[in-house]
Amino acid sequence: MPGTALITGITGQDGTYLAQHLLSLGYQVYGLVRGQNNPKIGMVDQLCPGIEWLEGDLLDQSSLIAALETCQPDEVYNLGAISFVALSFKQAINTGETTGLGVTRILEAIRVVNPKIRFYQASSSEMFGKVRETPQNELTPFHPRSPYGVAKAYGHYITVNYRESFGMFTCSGILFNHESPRRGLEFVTRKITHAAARIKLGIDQTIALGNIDSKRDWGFAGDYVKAMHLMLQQEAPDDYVVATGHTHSVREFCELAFAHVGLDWQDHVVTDPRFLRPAEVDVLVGDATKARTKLGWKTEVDFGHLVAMMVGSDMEAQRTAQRIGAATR
Ligand code: NAP
Ligand code: G4F
Repeated sequence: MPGTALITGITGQDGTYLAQHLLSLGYQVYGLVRGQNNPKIGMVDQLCPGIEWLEGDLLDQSSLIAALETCQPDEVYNLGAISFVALSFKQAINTGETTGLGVTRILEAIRVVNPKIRFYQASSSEMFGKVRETPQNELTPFHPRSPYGVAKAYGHYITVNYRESFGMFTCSGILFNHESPRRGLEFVTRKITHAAARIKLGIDQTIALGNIDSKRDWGFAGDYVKAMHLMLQQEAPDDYVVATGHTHSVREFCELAFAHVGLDWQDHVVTDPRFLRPAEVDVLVGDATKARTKLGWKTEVDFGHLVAMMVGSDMEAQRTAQRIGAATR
């Protein structure tokens, strides 16, 4: 029987896909939003009609307690974070406070308000960092390579700790990279598909990237949010890797995205050391056997279709922007 869910990070990529999924299952969905007059509220309202809004911030303990007291949720999905790895090198303390300690704040709020609330923590394959084995599974040791990865490792362990210490239903989903047309422009996949569309339409000529040799296990966000929900429907809380099991380089992503609009990526991609990181995660590939067998989870969108979906969406958005620009000139 669907109940009430609270989502932190509702204005991010995963927040809207998860809210849509939960609403389609009949949940009452609350979104926690920070700041005054967050400009993304309108976008979320359009994508997810029926959402109810609560103010709160992972940096502010009492706002989290108040939010839980107001909505009395059965499930909390903690997606809120500073999630951009490159930024975490420049704002390491802010990242530790939000992405790391923010998890403890929301867990403490749950423990105080109602310890029976089921909790999902958005953990990350970035925790594997300098990988100790390939592919990575739930038992692979962590070796994070960024302040973001370190903060996520803390968030993972505190989630496990509240389960073991207080008997709370807390799950950590170790999700590998997942993308979509709603991905922020700062992340490499969307940066590439957005640029490919603009170059195809003659708006831009080139795109500057950092390390194009790194490899990621890229899936579709719409598939991954279903795993989050499934984790909270099990008899017992646990941790799960969610991944496709296939890895591709940034170079391959460029090749496919530009080919999709009939261009050769080598004519347009330039490298710029400004986009290199102080420490890099070279290659990630996940083993999601446990999620497949225990949760019955599966991927529905493969790499080729994901790239095509993202490029197609960016082409449409850029064409619309051109039409509106021409009409208002
Ligand atoms: P995203 O698009 O960057 O969204 C991040 C969200 O966190 C935004 O809604 C942002 O709200 C919110 N946020 C930031 N600081 C906050 C604070 N102090 N208090 C409350 N909310 C705050 O991230 P995403 O791609 O949807 O990812 C969702 C979660 O999964 C993140 O925790 C991310 O680290 C994790 N993850 C993502 C991936 C992936 O490949 N996408 C993989 C593994 C794990 P504002 O609108 O206010 O900025
Ligand atoms: O798209 P990215 O910024 O994603 P990254 O660092 O893998 O992190 C994402 O996935 C994690 C899961 O492992 C999440 F936890 C995290 O929140 C986030 O969603 O970069 C991917 C790769 C990196 O190796 C980066 O160095 O692309 C390389 N890259 C090369 N040029 C670039 C660029 N990345 C970005 N963002 N911008 C570039 O110009």
